[in-house]
Amino acid sequence: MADPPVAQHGRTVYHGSVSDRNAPSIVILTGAGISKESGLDTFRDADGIWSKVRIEDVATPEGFARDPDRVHEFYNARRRQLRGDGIAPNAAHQALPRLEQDWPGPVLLVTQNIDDLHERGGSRNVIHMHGELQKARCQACGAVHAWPGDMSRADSCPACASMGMLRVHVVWFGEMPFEMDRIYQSLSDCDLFISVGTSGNVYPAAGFVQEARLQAAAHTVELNLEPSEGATLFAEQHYGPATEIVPAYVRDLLSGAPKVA
Ligand code: BJW
Repeated sequence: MADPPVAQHGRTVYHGSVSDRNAPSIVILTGAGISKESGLDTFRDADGIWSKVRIEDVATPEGFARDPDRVHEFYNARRRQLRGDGIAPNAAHQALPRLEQDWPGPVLLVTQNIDDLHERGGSRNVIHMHGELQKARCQACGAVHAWPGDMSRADSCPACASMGMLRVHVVWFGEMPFEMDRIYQSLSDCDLFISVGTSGNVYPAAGFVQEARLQAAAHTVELNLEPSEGATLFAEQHYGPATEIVPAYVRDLLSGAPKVA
């Protein structure tokens, strides 16, 4: 076990994975901006995914009902890209597990991203509130399966054998994001809420900063390339590429520099 937190120059410095039930708890929300420098497109930037395809066609249950082949192909292409040689976790993904490991209190990472770069970067306590690209869900029996390859209407469910009932395990507009009870519980208990690489356009995630402020009186921090829709709701802001500002912020936090609550 590592050394306990020690006071240094009037600040508390945390070393190693000491667990302290009374230590401040942290909730981190991430969005597409954290994966941008790994080579994955964001949604709403000028060159983003929504500049190339219509939301109604590929990210709604109605779009899937109208043209399942089109939607399967959209996600197959993104799945192939994610598994390609060039895509790997970047310095921002890699900084967050250091916090999970070395911060003495609970650290929950809630991501809107459907890629697996947080897990590949070493994070363990992760909620994918908008689902996971490399999983399939059966609309007949509800079973969820690891699905690293292409998906089509010719596939059948490994659990119930229904054919043509599989869909990608992601959350489209109008659908309920996953694990909301656990997320709201953590937000209402947290001391520090950190938002990374998200535009703050999509609810309920866009409302988490208010939840943390009003329910938990948490300190709130935005780390983004530029001010998001809700930038003024945050008590502290740092702007720049995630690969620079996230490792720097984590380093400062673990050395006791920033405010917590
Ligand atoms: C960098 C960077 C770098 C770039 N470094 N940063 C009217 C009012 C309010 C709400 C609604 C409304 N009408 C409908 C709704 C609800 C709707 C909604 O929010 N609509 C809005 C558009 C208005 N929401 C829903 O339907 C959700 N469900 C729901 O609400 O259920 C009911 C409910 C009620 C109460 C409680 C709980 C639930 C479901 C939303 C599903 C979103 N799905 C998608 C697709 C997932 C699958 C896929 O990937 O294909 O999720 S849409 C897309 O947007 C994706 C993302 O997760 C999500 C958020 O995007 P994100 O991550 O913020 O990306 P960008 O591109 O927007 O921003 C990137 C940011 O990074 C930018 O700021 C850049 O500057 C920055 N950046 N490079 C650091 N290098």
